[in-house]
Amino acid sequence: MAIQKTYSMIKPDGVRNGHIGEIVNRFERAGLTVERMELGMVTLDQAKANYAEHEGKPFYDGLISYITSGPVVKMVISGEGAVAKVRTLMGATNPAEAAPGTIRGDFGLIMDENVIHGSDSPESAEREIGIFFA
Ligand code: RTP
Ligand code: MG
Repeated sequence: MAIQKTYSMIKPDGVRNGHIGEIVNRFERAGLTVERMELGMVTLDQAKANYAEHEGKPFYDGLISYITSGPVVKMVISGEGAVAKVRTLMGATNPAEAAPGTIRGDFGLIMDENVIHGSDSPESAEREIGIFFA
């Protein structure tokens, strides 16, 4: 498996609830490398670009206002098969269905505030890294 880069972001609830260290620790223990990391707000333009695929869906407006509601941790993560590895560590989108031992399973409560984002493909990763680390 080739070395990949992916974009991951600790969402406002993950930062607010104090899970930054634990999440970074899990990435590193899984053999992944944190290449870039920045705490800050997501602008409205960045939020819309990142979630363009969901425009028009019933949850879209809530998603955009939530992701811009407080500081997040923006990260570029690299390693062998990093895209899939991060998604596996994250767990299912709905925390209620995410397995124990996954980040969403352990720290998430509801679908709208599910702790962490990770790119869903190498193509998304390249696009999202460009949005957040231009
Ligand atoms: P993310 O993009 O944030 O990493 O999450 P994901 O790939 O696991 O899920 P995705 O389908 O891309 O959805 C983006 C975010 O929108 C919210 N969502 N709500 N109510 C719903 O049916 C619904 N579906 C998605 C979630 O907060 C999800 O993380
Ligand atoms: Mg997604």
